[in-house]
Amino acid sequence: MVLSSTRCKWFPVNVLLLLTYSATALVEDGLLPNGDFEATPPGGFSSEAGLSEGEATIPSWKSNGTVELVESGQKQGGMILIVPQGAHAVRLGNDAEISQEIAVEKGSLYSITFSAARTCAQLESLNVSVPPASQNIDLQTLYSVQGWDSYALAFQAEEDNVRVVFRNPGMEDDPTCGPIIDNIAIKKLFVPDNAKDNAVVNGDFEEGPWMFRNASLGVLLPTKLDEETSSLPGWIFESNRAVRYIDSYHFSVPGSKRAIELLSGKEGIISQMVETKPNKPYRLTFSLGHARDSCKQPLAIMAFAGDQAQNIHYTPDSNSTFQTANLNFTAKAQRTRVAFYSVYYNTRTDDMSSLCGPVVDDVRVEQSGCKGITPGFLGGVFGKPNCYVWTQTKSKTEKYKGI
Ligand SMILES: [Ca+2]
Repeated sequence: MVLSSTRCKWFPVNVLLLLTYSATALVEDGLLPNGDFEATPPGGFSSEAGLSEGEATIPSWKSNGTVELVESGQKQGGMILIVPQGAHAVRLGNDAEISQEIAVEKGSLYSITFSAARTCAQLESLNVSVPPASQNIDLQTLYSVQGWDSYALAFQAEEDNVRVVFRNPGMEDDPTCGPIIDNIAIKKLFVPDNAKDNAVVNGDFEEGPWMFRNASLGVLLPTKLDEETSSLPGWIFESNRAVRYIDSYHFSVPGSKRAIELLSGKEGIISQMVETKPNKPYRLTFSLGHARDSCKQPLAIMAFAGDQAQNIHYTPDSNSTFQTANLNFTAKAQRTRVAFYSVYYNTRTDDMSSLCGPVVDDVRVEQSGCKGITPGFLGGVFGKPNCYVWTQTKSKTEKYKGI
């Protein structure tokens, strides 16, 4: 009797749960429905049907203003339009927008990845919003010679259903100008716990925005002064130029699958405020590498930890694409800023124009002292130990005493 009554209780609850689940149908990581604009519209892909206003013309999207489905190879004003992925993309005319409603988990952090290209020589920008969050992306600076780039922006879901909106805020004289967008994807982000012996959150950069497996250009992370809604949990992009998020499928990455490539000199800074104990000695350790993307050397970074700063040149062993570097500091407060930027403005040697730079990965901040510093403890010293911290740059190892 007890068993059957339990069954009676459980069965309807399960059905109810299933129904609730299917009703909400949370958006999944990856391409948004028709996020690549390859779904055939009701009138087909003909150029006459391509120009659309209103709903249902572009499957899964709602459009407002002049939104044009463009085709790979299509010419406009003697210029071939760029389609970042597949055969189709959309061009947003003056003040035009496309949007899509998605079901998300309220309170969670999400990142939107998309590709964008400009069509005219002048400044073009794109507004991406998930109301009330909104951000303009400046498409003036070309980071890649292909003429388009992928970007990622994060937002915190304030409702269960949110609308992702792409809008061209420009009012150009030439109505054929306006950004082209394609390949729109989403990823729910989580903030990784930091390891016991590392004060840096997401120091290996493994948690970040959606990247398509075939995306060979990495993803640009534009300025975001807000640590809470960064596409790269834990990290802040402080300056007015983007940094590039790269993967091991297309670039050389020091640790695991993801890392950061710093571009644009001191205009591209990443930073993090890490928890520290005042007046205690710490050591910042990180990998400094070359992405193997034909980036012209020399490569160097400025590393900051509290009131310490150090210029470190990339000089690895011949058989490696990265080296380990570190910087010692004494914490002055309960939070200490750790930051990196590229010393030089590097470009690729194959096209002489695409921006590139040094790679940073595996960032650690550890309390220093005798405990836990294996390489710094001199073998054969017994009793009260002498404590050493080694600073390692390329194959050369220098020893510092005094911690
Ligand atoms: Ca990594």
